[in-house]
Amino acid sequence: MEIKHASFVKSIKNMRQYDLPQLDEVAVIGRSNVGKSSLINYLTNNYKLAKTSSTPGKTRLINYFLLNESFYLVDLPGYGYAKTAKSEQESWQPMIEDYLNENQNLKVLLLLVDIRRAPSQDDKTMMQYIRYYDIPYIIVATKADKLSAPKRQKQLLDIAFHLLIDKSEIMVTSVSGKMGKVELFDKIQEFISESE
Ligand SMILES: Nc1nc2c(ncn2[C@@H]2O[C@H](COP(=O)(O)OP(=O)(O)OP(=O)(O)O)[C@@H](O)[C@H]2O)c(=O)[nH]1
Ligand SMILES: [Mg+2]
Repeated sequence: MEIKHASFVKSIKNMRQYDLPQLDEVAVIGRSNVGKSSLINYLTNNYKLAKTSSTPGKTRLINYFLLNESFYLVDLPGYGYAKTAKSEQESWQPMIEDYLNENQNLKVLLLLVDIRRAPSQDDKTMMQYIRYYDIPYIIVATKADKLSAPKRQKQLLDIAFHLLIDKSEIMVTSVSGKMGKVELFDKIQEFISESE
């Protein structure tokens, strides 16, 4: 898949505010700071498209981006950021659930995990949720540039163990190292019916 066009469409707080033309959706989820917005920029070759930050808790709404005039890439707020005001943190969980429950167009959910860290309880809960609701998913290990190749393999085994998946299911990416884009798009393509 070649991305010829990518643009920001809209930010919404909940699916009641959804009033867009219905198209396939690919959404990105994971803990705060894992690299969701950065991955979207990398995938679209536009480093100004989604706002990123070294401080967790940057993305606070459901952000819709339109790719190739044919499907939406959706940036979701991260979970598990303890320093966020409790009230705000609690408002995020329903936002994610609302998105996942009310969405008829979601073709695949990309669950991002930092390759350096064991999946958190929130990641495991998300994985259980994905299984329970039978949501199509791709597990993406981010920030591969932060580890040597042998350490990567060790971490992938650990991530697979904690999420009860096979290591071969994990896509490895690095935004700084420009790694994994083609493979990830090939995988995404298997889930969406892109009409070019
Ligand atoms: N070295 C390295 N840093 C990365 C990579 N991807 C993201 N980062 C950095 O990780 C930090 C967080 O990135 P974001 O894309 O804002 O993370 P996010 O998951 O969208 O975070 P929230 O919006 O807070 O949920 C930023 O400082 C990025 O530059 C990567 O592949 N390699
Ligand atoms: Mg973000």
